[in-house]
Amino acid sequence: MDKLETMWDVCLRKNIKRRSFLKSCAALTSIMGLNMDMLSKVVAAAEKNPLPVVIWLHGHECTGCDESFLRSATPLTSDLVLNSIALEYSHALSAAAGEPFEEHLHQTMQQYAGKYILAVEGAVATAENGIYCMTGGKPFVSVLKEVAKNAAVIIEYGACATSGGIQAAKPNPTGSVSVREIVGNSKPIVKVPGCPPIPEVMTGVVMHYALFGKLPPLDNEGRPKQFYGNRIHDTCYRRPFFDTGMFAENFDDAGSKAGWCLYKLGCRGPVTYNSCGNLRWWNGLSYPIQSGHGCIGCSNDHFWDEDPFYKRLPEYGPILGDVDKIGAAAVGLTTAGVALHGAMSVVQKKKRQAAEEKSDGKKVE
Ligand code: FSX
Ligand code: SF4
Ligand code: F3S
Repeated sequence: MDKLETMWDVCLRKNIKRRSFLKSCAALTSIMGLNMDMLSKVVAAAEKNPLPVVIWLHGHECTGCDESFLRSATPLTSDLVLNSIALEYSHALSAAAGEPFEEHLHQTMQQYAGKYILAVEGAVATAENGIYCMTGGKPFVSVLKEVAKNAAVIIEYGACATSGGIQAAKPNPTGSVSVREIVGNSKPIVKVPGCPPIPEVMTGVVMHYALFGKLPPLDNEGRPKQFYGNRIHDTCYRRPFFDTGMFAENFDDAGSKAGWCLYKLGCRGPVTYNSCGNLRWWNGLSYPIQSGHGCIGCSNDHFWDEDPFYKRLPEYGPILGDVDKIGAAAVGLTTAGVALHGAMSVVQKKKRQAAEEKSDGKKVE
């Protein structure tokens, strides 16, 4: 592609009606986690701002992130994005392969130097000069450094890219690390964790940059606030059971079958930030907790080393005593548990806000 087009240019070229264009803008506004009063700004950006080129690299990973992205909800957000952005290079989504494909990568990097979005899935293997993950005949670590050099912005997609993922689990024989550990903070960089991340979150982040030319507001860990601002526990539909002390004790007990809280079965919802409870997968069909399994904290750094997954969270030490005793009938204790839990939530939130305020100066918005 020689000239970068706006989203509206793409619609004109493809004979897509204005009405459909506006519907796509409304869908994008919601996918980007923005209020509908931002719709006019999204439409203006979609009409005026040329959409950037995207280079999408795959390192040490299982391709679950791509699978997630392609299975986004209705309207098919991945289609919307793939029809809008110029995805010039992607191992999983391109039909081309071999030397001409690698040559195309180099041409794209030269032609759009300083302007392209670099999206990365997968960890970076560093042991023995990176030979455990090769791409186009070269260690992935050197390809990543080369492509990152002239990127406008870098998106780390998935647990592998954000903290090394399962490859970096102890004893980490391949020396796998996150993308950030290789490219540093020399470029604006955004962390989109999850194993895999939620498709709407993936599309929301890339489209925010594509339309507005800047990253969405980030938290102190570099994650987009609109998607990682709440704990899984804060939006969990099983939360009333937690608050009233109704816990499943085993995966096949009556409490489990009745959909009670999975806290005692190791649920990491109280210490994990993501939008799973709101957005879910497959057009809001389900997510781990709805399928009867506790959250394993797949959006937390190095969660694979949290062993075993089914051990109750140690972080809630002060209320464990109450959790063991309270039940639906133990109203007094339940109230105490809820009050303490509420107080702990407030303390946690305050700590987080303070950390964010402290890091405000370093943020890329
Ligand atoms: Fe990692 Fe992505 Fe987990 Fe898999 O590509 S985030 S192992 S779901 O797929 O990198
Ligand atoms: Fe939901 Fe887990 Fe919190 Fe229970 S502990 S309310 S299952 S997030
Ligand atoms: Fe992952 Fe927990 Fe969501 S396991 S998918 S962060 S509910």
